[in-house]
Amino acid sequence: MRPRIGITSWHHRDDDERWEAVLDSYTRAVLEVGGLPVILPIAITEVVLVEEYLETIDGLIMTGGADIHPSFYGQIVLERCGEIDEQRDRFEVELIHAARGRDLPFLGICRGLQVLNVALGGTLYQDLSYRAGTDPAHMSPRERRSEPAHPVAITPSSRLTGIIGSREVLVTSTHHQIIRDLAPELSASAVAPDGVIEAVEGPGRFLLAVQWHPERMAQRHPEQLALFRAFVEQAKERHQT
Ligand SMILES: [Mn+2]
Repeated sequence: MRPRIGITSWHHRDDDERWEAVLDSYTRAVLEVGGLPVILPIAITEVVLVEEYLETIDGLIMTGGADIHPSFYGQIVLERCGEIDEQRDRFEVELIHAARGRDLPFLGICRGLQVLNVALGGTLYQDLSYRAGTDPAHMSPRERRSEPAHPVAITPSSRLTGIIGSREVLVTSTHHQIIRDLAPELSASAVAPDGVIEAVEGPGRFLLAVQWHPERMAQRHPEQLALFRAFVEQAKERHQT
């Protein structure tokens, strides 16, 4: 029995149409470790429907994408803030609160880490240039988005250490926003050499998010596929109990 893994989508636009899309690197990684990927459309904002979606899945992956509106963490939009999709923001923030209420296994990736931190009361820098001493290498050029860009040091006592199996690992980096204040219930489980928080985790069955893209590395880097495996195992256990 494959546990059903909800994967959040984003709006992909062209001239006069709009898709709710997911890159197949996410669905492939979930399939590879024994999960059944289920793409979640953004089409709803009512709390009751968020609950209905969560009723059908055993774990939730929050994917990468545009910037969350700074109003969610009490700021106005600054000049170097990127593209915003407020429909997606509202849907995902409600999903996080409802998923926490159900102790649903959660894996956040890139934007997913940022939305998790904000939904739980943390804040962001709207661009890495707003934080002194931040390495511009966090924003890799598009053609290098699947290549390791910098190392991260993993917190020894964290859940992430047990999954990755080492104290330091090389990761991709295609983010221009970073965590400023960490949400009270989260702790940093990986940090880049310049001090940027690269992974967070929290209490409960499985609450983990990374600033890099394990789905882009999973084919060539077994320790990144292990992240999906650990998450899907928890979804499977929850499904069986
Ligand atoms: Mn980075």
